[in-house]
Amino acid sequence: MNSYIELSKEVARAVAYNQPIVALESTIISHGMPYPQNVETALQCQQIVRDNGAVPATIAILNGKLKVGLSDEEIDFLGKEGQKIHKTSRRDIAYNILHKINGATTVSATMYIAEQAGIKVFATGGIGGVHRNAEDTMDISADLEELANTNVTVVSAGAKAILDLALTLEYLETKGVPVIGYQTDQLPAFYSRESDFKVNFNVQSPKEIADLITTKQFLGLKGGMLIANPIPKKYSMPKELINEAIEQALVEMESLGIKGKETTPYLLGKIVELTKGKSLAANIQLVYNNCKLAAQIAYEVHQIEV
Ligand code: PSU
Ligand code: MN
Repeated sequence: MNSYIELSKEVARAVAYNQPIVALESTIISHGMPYPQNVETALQCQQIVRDNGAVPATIAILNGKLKVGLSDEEIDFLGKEGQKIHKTSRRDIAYNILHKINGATTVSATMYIAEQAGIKVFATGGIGGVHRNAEDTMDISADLEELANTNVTVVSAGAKAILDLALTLEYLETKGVPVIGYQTDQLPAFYSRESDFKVNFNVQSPKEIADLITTKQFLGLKGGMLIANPIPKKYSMPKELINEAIEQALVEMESLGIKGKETTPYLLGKIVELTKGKSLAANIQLVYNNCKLAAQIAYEVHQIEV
């Protein structure tokens, strides 16, 4: 294994006994949600993974190591420090390791580290994608390129609704990344279950997804898959409410001149404010729902492999 990797005891045991493992990211902790909900959510995510037959491996960069599996204290640290922790995507990994800069890993960096540790399934909230107005800004998340190249299946509630979903789907198509709806034909839009766009395939069970993962692997097809798992109905937000908040947040962002990697954290935070916390409650629930499905998929992949 990559010598920069440091496994927690729980993850080391899972590797030694060949148990199913689910990777979890840490940008969502430090940059995606406010304290203390970020820490509560991260701990609960780990519990949901355990309750569904897999071992959680929350990933971050700490003290010059690629950490796979974090202690509760480390999760609390990432949550409390929040935006002070470096938001780390693929490009930042080497620099942060060299200079021992603590990093909260995005989907792209987490996928890379998960693959290095031999982990095949990863749960997040929503992936980054092609931002609205990308034709001017060229703001396209590194998450998409990572999905093109790294062999990890990412369970998300679609792409975040703050993005341009049509262009995000086009980009994924160009890169050969399958977009799989879990029991849906529609691409979910993060806070709500539906969008105007279709997924590539509609699959019915964790077993079917596991079969797809192993078939893709046997075929030698490089890259990840995106599992689009709609937020449970009772937690989903009315489209008008969320769209209004997104539009307003985008206008305010523009007037403040916020750009680049600050974009996503700013928008998510502003939308929480504008919806008086409703979007945060939805975000937490969609993440839980993804952790559950990811654990079920990891369990089924493991059943095929043993
Ligand atoms: N899912 C969430 N909240 C988040 C993220 C995902 O529910 O904050 C994070 C992921 O780490 C993802 C990042 O990689 O947002 C996207 O950032 P950017 O748009 O700058 O690539
Ligand atoms: Mn970006």
